[in-house]
Amino acid sequence: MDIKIGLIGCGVMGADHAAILHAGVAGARLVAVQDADRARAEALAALSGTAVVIGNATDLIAHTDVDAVLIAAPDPTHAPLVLACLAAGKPVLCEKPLADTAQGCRDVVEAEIAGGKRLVQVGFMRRFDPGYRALRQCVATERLGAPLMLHCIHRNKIAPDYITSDQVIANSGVHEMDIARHLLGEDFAAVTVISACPSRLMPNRQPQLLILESASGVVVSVEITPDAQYGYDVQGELVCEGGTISLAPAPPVALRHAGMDGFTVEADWRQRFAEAYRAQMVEWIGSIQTGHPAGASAWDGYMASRTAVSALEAWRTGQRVVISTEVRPDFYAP
Ligand code: ISE
Repeated sequence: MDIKIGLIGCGVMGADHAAILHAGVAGARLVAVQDADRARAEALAALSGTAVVIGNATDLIAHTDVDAVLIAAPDPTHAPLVLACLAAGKPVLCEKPLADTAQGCRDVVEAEIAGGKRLVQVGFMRRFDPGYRALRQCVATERLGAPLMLHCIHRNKIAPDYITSDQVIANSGVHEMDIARHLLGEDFAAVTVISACPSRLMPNRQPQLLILESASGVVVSVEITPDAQYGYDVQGELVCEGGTISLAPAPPVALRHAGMDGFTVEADWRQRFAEAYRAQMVEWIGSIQTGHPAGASAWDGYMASRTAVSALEAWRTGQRVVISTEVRPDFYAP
């Protein structure tokens, strides 16, 4: 029997998730949508052809026809909505961040443990990207020996207006914090942030350079440039004892045209990580069917949020900030 999905939030990411479900994910069906802007929800419901519009998020979560919930509403609503899903005993895939504060993430972790069942997956979709999976595999099998450094580049074409210098770290950088921790298989122990001068094209925000140090001493450099102009560009190179492994450009073809030789660059993350978003959905549905959790857990969401909070402190103070260790509860053992 199909898992019946209710979607909260019909903006950019909600529409993308709905399109994935509409294109067909075995064992899943979108049955209900909700958005603060009812007209937007109605437009998406009409596109999907299978979903009804529900007036508010609480009713959608409680709806007897909804088996599982997808949250793509604004960030401050994430934690309260996830807590409501936990109270209803329904599996939930929540867009990152899990909460807009570390305490909000902690509350979700505690509620999930109290309920005794893993129900929360956080939408850190990069974990499902084939390139990152190959990097993870390389670390896990020690094919190139132990990792020493990881270099990450995260460039947006032109970030939306609400992305200020702190959001460059908290909104964009948090993806790097999660994927780096996932690739290395360990938590971070310290973070330093150096801000570049703002681009004259976008004087209200600074590109940021983060240096993260893992518990075992692996150094991770993260460049985040919010207004790179030429496109959306995510790069990663892992330097190990016996060689390096990097993400290749995502398009499957190279182009020689008009005096240029190279790869096209995507406009934003929806195209760059299209395969990852689809795999994330497929594996989330699989995890509900089998009861074996997939992707980033609430604990991972909490760890990413703690790292982001420390990075923001490092940015504000100009100091290297030590991140205290926290032992992962057995409940979240892989
Ligand atoms: C955005 O919110 C995302 O989640 C994208 O994946 C990221 O690349 C972008 O920088 C963020 O602003």
